[in-house]
Amino acid sequence: MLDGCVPWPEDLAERYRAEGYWTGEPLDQLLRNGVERHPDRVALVSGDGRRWTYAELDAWTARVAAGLSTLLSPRERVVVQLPNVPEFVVLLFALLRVGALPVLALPAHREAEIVPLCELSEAVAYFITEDYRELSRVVTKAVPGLRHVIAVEDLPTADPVELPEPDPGDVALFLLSGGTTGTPKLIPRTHNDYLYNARASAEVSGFDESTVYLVVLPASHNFALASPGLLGAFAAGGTVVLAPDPSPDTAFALIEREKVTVTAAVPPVVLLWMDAAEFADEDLSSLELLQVGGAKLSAEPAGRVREALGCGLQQVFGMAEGLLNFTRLDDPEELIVTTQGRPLAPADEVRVLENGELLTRGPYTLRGYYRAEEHNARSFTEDGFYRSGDVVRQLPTGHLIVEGRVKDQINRGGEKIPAEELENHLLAHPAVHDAAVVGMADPVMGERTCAFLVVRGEAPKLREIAAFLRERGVAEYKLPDRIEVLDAFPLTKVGKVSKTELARRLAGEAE
Ligand code: J2J
Repeated sequence: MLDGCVPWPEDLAERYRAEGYWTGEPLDQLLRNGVERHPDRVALVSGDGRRWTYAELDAWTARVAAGLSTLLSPRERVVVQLPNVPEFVVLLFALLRVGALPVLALPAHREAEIVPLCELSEAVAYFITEDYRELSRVVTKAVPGLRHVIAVEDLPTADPVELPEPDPGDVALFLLSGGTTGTPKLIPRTHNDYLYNARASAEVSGFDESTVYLVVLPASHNFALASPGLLGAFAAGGTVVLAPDPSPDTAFALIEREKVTVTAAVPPVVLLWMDAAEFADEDLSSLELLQVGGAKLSAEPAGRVREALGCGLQQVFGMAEGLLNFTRLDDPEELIVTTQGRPLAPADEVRVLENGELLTRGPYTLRGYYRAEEHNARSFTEDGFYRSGDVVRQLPTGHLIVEGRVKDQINRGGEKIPAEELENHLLAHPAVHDAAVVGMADPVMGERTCAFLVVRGEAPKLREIAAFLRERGVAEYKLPDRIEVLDAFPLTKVGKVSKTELARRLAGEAE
């Protein structure tokens, strides 16, 4: 495995191969299979209605791979920050063929996220759309190692060339962790493990050649990418439709136009869709299944999905680090509505500690973050279990109910905010003496962000703090929703800021 990654121990690797989890194929095999089996089936549809068959997608990919192969070498890292455009798909497969390793940033990220990512990964290229030109100028100024900034409006192409096959046991791409610390964490996903991730997810979600999957979440997020997401849809021989945004207007129009059968969304989007569906004119009858995850969907709205949208519900409790839990399509309604599903693979090992914390290891769960030795010592047990930071309850059926978390992170409608990272940004403000970021319950978002501050002199207003953070290049979704100024923070017995007490104050006030 690439230097800076933690491989699976040989005995487990042997088991995963023997039991068929790891097939020894490169990740882009799932596109190649599609080309062999049904070249003329539609593989990809853009929001504006352009479409590519499997053969066309493959040919486009081959030309881009050839073009990129003169600029990039195998194992070099590149940062990819793209909205849901067809070029994302082509670029991803082309990079896999070249062997360059994409680091998948989110479209909402700004310089405060992208610069550290480039530095940590020592990226040599940054792929954007023209809309990101200005951001890319700031990034290139800060990161001297970036050799190329490439806007996908003019991806380099050349006549297809033969390229060496990657080692299937090695890294294929890097996903971003939701994070709990002040610095970003990169998740190496291998060809073997991610191919299993996509294929097995597709199977458990009933994907087949008739599947039309709508990408509503950012395509670079693990849920929309491979759980089963667009890679799972390709693996099953289906069609992928790209939605430029998750609004009901956009999504419903695409569902009607393309006869979408399945999509995946976070709870706030689902709530919005259920409200909008009441008055919508679009025909949503093609929709068979709605997958919901990223944050907990409460049982009450979960119970209304079938009625409101006329489709089945599948709860998905996943993490970019690996472990995926799905309710099964034939589970009793009660389990579908009240649980977040059970592990995907028979080989997923799940341990629930006394306090409810979920630990896991398995054939598609990382053994260590990239170049993060110290952090890895804390995030993994000695025998390689990943400490998810989630607090769960497991039913005798194996289904998990997510009840909370022990990690210092806010889950704002599925978007993850590492508290420490935001606190560090707040501490840079001249009027902020101390900062503690806590989630507050919210009926739509699940949680919103409250920043408790101890100030010097006059207290800054929320608006000023937001402007300050934007100026620093912090992504919009990380900005606090509320500020509370205190004279001093409540402390725990050992003298640390008591976030439990801060959260209790917010909860008390809500009642
Ligand atoms: C409660 N919390 C959940 C759920 C994720 C599929 C689906 C989601 C993600 C994802 C993903 C939850 N109920 N249904 O990668 O492939 C919280 C947990 C978890 C963290 C992971 C996928 N589904 N969560 O959300 O890496 O706290 O992945 O540990 O962004 O989201 O976040 P992320």
